Amino acid sequence: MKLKSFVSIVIPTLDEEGNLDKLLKTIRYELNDYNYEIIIVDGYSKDKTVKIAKKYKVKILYDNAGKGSALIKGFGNSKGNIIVSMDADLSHRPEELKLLINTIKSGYDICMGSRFLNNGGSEDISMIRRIGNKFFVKLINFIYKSNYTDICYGYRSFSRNALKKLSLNEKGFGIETEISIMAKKNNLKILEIPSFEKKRYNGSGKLRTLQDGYVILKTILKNI
Ligand SMILES: Nc1nc2c(ncn2[C@@H]2O[C@H](COP(=O)(O)OP(=O)(O)OP(=O)(O)O)[C@@H](O)[C@H]2O)c(=O)[nH]1
Ligand SMILES: [Mg+2]
Repeated sequence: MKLKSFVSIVIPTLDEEGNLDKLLKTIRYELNDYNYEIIIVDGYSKDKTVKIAKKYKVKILYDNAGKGSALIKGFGNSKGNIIVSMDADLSHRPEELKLLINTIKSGYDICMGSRFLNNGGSEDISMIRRIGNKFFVKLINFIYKSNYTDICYGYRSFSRNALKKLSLNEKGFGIETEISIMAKKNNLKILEIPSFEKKRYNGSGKLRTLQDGYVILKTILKNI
């Protein structure tokens, strides 16, 4: 008999008090018939993020070394056979969770949301980030012989076995890039699906376009 899937949703948070309540409520609604856990990995928020998280039945971990480090910690403490990475600012639509989960159930190792496939899109990405992402996509596809359409986007799902193979190290915003590269290097079965990125619902973003663009470039080059 096939065991029912158990899903771990890993959410890094840093000062997301204006978003977390709505996010957790919507996930609960969307995943009504699923077995799942939510893991919040908080970067020592100064606002009420943790207080809000405590109102829900979620696991709360702490990490002060960046978004990538928080995700790696969350992955390492998850128990699902399917794992999802998701931002806390409602840019990643909980309505898309089931498709991410079901793609892994159907046999893929990794499913990556893409804003640049037909029916995908973004109301959150600036012109400069769009150009940067396009350049990095081309560079990765050239160096690693992949076919990605998006790389700097963190709405993704993984099988547990696939995640183990990635051996991730990037502590900051290079994490998505490292995942894309390591997935290809390990010959994993990857599917990109269209995703629509909403504008951050409340609060302000932590990514600094130039500094983190440089981090992403270094991540691409150091893995050759
Ligand atoms: N634990 C932890 N989480 C972080 C850190 N930096 C960002 N995050 C979280 O990672 C997710 C993505 O960060 P954002 O600041 O939204 O980055 P972004 O989406 O590129 O920026 P915006 O488009 O302006 O929202 C959010 O859930 C953040 O709260 C950090 O240093 N530690
Ligand atoms: Mg964001």
